[in-house]
Amino acid sequence: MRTHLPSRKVIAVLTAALLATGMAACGNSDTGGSASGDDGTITLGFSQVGAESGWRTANTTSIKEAATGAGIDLKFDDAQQKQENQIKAIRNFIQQKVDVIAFSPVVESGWDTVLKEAKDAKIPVILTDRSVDSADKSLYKTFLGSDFVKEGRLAGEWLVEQKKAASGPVNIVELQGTTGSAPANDRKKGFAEAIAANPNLKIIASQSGDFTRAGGKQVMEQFLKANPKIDVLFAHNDDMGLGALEAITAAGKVPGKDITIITVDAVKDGMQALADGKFNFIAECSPLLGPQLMDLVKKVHNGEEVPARIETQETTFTQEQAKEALPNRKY
Ligand code: GYE
Repeated sequence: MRTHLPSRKVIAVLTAALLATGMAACGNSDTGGSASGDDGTITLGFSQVGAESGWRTANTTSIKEAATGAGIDLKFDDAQQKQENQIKAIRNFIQQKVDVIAFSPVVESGWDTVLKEAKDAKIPVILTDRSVDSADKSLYKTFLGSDFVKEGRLAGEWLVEQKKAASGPVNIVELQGTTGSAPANDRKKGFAEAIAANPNLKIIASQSGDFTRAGGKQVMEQFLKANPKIDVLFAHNDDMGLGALEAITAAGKVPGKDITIITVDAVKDGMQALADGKFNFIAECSPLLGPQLMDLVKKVHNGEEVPARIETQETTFTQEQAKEALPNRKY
């Protein structure tokens, strides 16, 4: 026997369905609303390192734009280069029951406890830009970012080639990134490994400038005071190299000539210095991680498998190549 719904019931069901859709639409526009609402919008909690460099600014812009483009509700926190702030932000995200947490860990160590808390709350975590040294790989779904060891190695290999005819010692000073951060540890390692190919190449001083211009300037001033003969500067990012330029010029030396300068990143200001002959070589590190990150956020939210490691594609720049690339450089 066929059953028919009484027409009043049909109307009631339809009305309820329409109301639900309407409410979902309202929820959509409510960006500050409760996380993991049932309207299907994914809420992403993102803890950024800070705003220490041109690279970081470009990275933040890329993430914010990509979230908007992907229709992802982004809760963004700036940790001002402090691990304790990042841990606090992650705990807040857990409390707010966001769907996915992503962060760029300022340093490599000390994350296990908070990552375990996220795991217990069943919130997937994505590492972006920088990684952690946790032995338990199940604490995060994937790591999206550059190969920092390779960047250091490319910088070192270029120098080995430039100085292959050197008959005496070549004195190198190194401006390290934030102490304990993955890019500082890894770029230092890759560079040291590469220059070992030429025993004339010697690092005579190495200190952190915290990835900032002010830090780069200040530490370079100390280097110049303490060391009468500096032939090469390897700075772990453009910003520290740009800060160092001021110190070098103030000391009466010509950057790019008296002192060969190698940096990492290739942000616009760095590329300009390279094109102007003040820098000599840059190993690129791309900050444009936003679109790939949003793809991963959707996938892990849907429970799809993602590769444990996703590496960013990068290149290197000489002065001539910088001149060519500069007009189209977006960041
Ligand atoms: O090279 C530097 C920034 O983690 C790759 O952080 C990033 C580094 C980048 O401050 O400029």
